[in-house]
Amino acid sequence: MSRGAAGRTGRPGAPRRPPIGVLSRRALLGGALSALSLPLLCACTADPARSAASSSPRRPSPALADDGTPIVAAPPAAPSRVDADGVRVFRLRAQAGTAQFRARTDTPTCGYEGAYLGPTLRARRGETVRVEVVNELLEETTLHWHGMELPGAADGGPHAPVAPGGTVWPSWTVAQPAATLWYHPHPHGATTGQVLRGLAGVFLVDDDDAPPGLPSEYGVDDVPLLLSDPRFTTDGRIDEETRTAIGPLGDAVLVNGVAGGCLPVTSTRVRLRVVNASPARVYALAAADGRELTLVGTDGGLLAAPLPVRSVRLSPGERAEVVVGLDPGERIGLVSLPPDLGLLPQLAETYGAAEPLPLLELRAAAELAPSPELPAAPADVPAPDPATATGEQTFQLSAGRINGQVHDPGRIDLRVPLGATEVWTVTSGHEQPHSFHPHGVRFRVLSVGGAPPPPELAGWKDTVYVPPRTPLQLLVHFAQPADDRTPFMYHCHVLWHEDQGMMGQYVVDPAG
Ligand SMILES: [Cu+2]
Repeated sequence: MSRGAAGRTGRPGAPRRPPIGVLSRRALLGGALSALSLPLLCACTADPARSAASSSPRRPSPALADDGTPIVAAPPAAPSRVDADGVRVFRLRAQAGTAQFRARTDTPTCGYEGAYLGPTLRARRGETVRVEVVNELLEETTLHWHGMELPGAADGGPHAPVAPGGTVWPSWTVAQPAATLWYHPHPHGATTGQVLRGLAGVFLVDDDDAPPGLPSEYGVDDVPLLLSDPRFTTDGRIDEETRTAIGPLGDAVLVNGVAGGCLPVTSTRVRLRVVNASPARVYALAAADGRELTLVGTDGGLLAAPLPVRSVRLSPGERAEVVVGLDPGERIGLVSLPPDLGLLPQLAETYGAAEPLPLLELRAAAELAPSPELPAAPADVPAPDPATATGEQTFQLSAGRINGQVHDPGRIDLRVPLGATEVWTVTSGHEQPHSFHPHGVRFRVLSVGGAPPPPELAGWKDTVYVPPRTPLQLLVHFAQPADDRTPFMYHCHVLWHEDQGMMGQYVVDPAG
């Protein structure tokens, strides 16, 4: 019972300058076209000289270990205040800055509250948060809360642009269990470049119901790791022009902005919250020596039970929480193995899936503090019940389109009643990697190619790799509203595909 495309939806009554900001379809398309056709002009906000900000931050060089290896640090924790009304308030300024990824070579970058990447926001389930989002760039941006269940008006998708010099204050109540979420810009047609230049950060949701036992001292035994893979031009700029059919693939992987780094470990277990913030690359996170890692969480929350794994595949936008056990003095390399993309083998090199890539080295101190035993049941994850579904939708990904259509900001593709549960079937019709992400929801994977999902896909998800010609069935519950002015997106999270229009939008209607 497909509701199908609901036809074009105009916004004649929309206020000219609403609080969040809504662009007309013409403006959105104009922005997209200019971003696509004039990348050098539009990408220039990474040039500090052209930043709208009064200051252009410079990233401090990473500290060095005794042997000169750069040390990977956790992103700084974002400061916040709690107002009299109990709302936790953060500020994120999108800024242009400079970083050195190679000795004596300045690279123009972007970041939040700094030159590159952003601080880690943190809030508890049940808390209301408000984020002052300031655009100090010279180009339009948005700020999307990836994986957050929140109303469409706060979601920060392409209908919520922040003009250069502008500020918005998205606010919502955190209404989901503990999870590793992230934030990044989502301007239509220009997401790849902004993320590649460094606009990304982590948002951790805490939950009083989470059992003890997981390493949880931020930056010590609980460390977010953002994976990105920019390619650099000979003069040190981030290369946004060289791309494959899935977009830019870098030649080295940065972990929290550091290539070839090490992470000092001072306890017998360390929890790594790994975020694939790369535009196109799919990783298969593993220990270089083949030892098992323990997967304890995926995109939308903790697992029902710790899961020993040899590797964890992460397509763009996906996250994994893994716990690694170490002995005193031990060094463990973390790598990305060639991921199983389900593609024709001859395409592996094209999509960066042919060679292992070093990520970082875990270096245990000579004496380690004992970590508690992992909880046997990190979270209560009930079995998904497809009988609860009252509707179904199908999504065919191919040739830069979803269901044969390129994204149209003026077209609402789906309408779903608030509170509904549906089975969404997503299929890729061709030999390219795709990663499917619907906004505003978490989902469960019901089946992969007709079979039950592997255990690493059996928890809560908000983004999932879509292998070719292999239908994925997802059980999606719609707990948050989104209207025609700020609908939710669903799209391929291979960012070049998204920018090219492999994206649709849907309304979640409180009126049913
Ligand atoms: Cu795609």
